[in-house]
Amino acid sequence: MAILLAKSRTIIRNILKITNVGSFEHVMKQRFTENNSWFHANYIIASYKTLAGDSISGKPRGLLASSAAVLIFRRAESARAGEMVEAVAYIDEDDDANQGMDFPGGRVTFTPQMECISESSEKRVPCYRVLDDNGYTITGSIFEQVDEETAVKMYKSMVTLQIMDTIFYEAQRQGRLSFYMTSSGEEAINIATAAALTPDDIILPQYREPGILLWRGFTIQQFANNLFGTKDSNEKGRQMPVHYGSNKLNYFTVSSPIATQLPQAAGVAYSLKMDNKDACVVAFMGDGCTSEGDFHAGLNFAAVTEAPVLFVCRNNGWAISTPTSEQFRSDGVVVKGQAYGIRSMRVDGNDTLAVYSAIRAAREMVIREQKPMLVEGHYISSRSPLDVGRFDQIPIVKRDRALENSSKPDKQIPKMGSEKRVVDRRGRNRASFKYKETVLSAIQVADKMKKPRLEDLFTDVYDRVPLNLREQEKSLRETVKKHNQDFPADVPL
Ligand SMILES: Cc1ncc(C[n+]2csc(CCOP(=O)(O)OP(=O)(O)O)c2C)c(N)n1
Repeated sequence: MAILLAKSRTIIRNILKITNVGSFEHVMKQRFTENNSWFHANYIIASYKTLAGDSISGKPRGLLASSAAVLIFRRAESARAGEMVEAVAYIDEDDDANQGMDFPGGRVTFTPQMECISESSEKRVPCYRVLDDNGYTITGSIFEQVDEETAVKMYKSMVTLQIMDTIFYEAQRQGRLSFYMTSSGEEAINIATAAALTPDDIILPQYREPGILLWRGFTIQQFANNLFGTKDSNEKGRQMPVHYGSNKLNYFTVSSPIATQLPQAAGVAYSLKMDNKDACVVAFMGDGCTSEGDFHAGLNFAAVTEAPVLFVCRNNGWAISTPTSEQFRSDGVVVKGQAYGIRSMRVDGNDTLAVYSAIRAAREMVIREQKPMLVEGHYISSRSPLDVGRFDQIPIVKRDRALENSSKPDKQIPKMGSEKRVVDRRGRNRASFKYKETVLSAIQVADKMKKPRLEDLFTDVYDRVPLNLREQEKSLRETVKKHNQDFPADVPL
């Protein structure tokens, strides 16, 4: 409290250096005299003086000390608003200047009707899609063409992601890994988003976005190293499995507390803005994230600072096992963006081309206009038992065809055909067998690899390890030696 008070005094002192109470008083009096409201003018001037403190003695009272002044100020303002509402009943309808009030964010008109806005608009926000349920381009749809090389890479990455997920998930069920999170059903939103970005765009993930890392060149061995907490993992065993991070690939490390990445994303994006970078931040979240306080802080922070951040919400209708009906009653997440003054769009998250096109357009707007944007992707997930069958049949077919169509809008010779024959997601043929082998051998290598050294627990935070941490390291080392039966044998001391 004392520190806060001291800080607020410093702020006030700085404000006083650049403001002039005398001239403020003059302007206020003039303004309020024009409005025949001397009473309020005096209140507001008194409040300001209390806020600013005694400018002559140079002893500002500080913000905390002047909360009473703030209340007086607000009361005066609200009383004045009351007068204006009353006055509106008598104004001349043609006199535009009197028909509204300047609210922060724009002029608001008055109405003699007592109206409330409804809890939802009659028409729900439509979902942008390019491909129909059979994977064919919908006539008249607007989308970005994907060149063949990118299309092949997208297809391979989605297949690899799914094979990797299946095997790592099995390893977790067998007890070889302590934790794993799959991205089943979210391959398109992972890979199509990654393809639409540039490597300079900074990713703040939730935890189901390993596809971005895969796209940017993270190897299967690197994934396995993280999962097994080996000495070669970027995280040096200091994170839970799946909490990947890569400085080199502009991918922030996953945090277990969900939604914390969102206010951080606004801050990172603001730094890009200050540096005039031709890049943006892309922050991912599930629908469950939007029920957290940090979601609101993040979006609001990004909106008011006009930070170039693209929020991507993966809405599968479930926060792990809690349905969205138990989380919120709004029209999904897209309208929440609008509530914060953020341009927002809804897209079919299983439609690779729609996601790719939406993210490309959104990224461009975010960077060009230096403002945040929200994209809500709806997708079918395999995590609800009812969705498993549909997941197996619809989205994959759709994805395969999406890529065929992207290279061939006239639908005649599927250019992806040959690629499709060599990579089959079910792992039946030679190429996917190769992916399977790669994942299995990465597991074997990681399983045998040494664990990080004990001292790694204490590095990478400070430039030089401070004395208290060195003491803790010494004490830990002694404890491990004394009770070595209680500690893992494979951690080099
Ligand atoms: C701050 C915080 N609150 C609660 C949790 C527990 N938790 C882990 S995952 C999760 C649900 C997340 O749902 P969603 O964002 O929709 O992600 P998905 O369903 O894709 O996993 C919750 C509540 C947490 N990790 N952090």
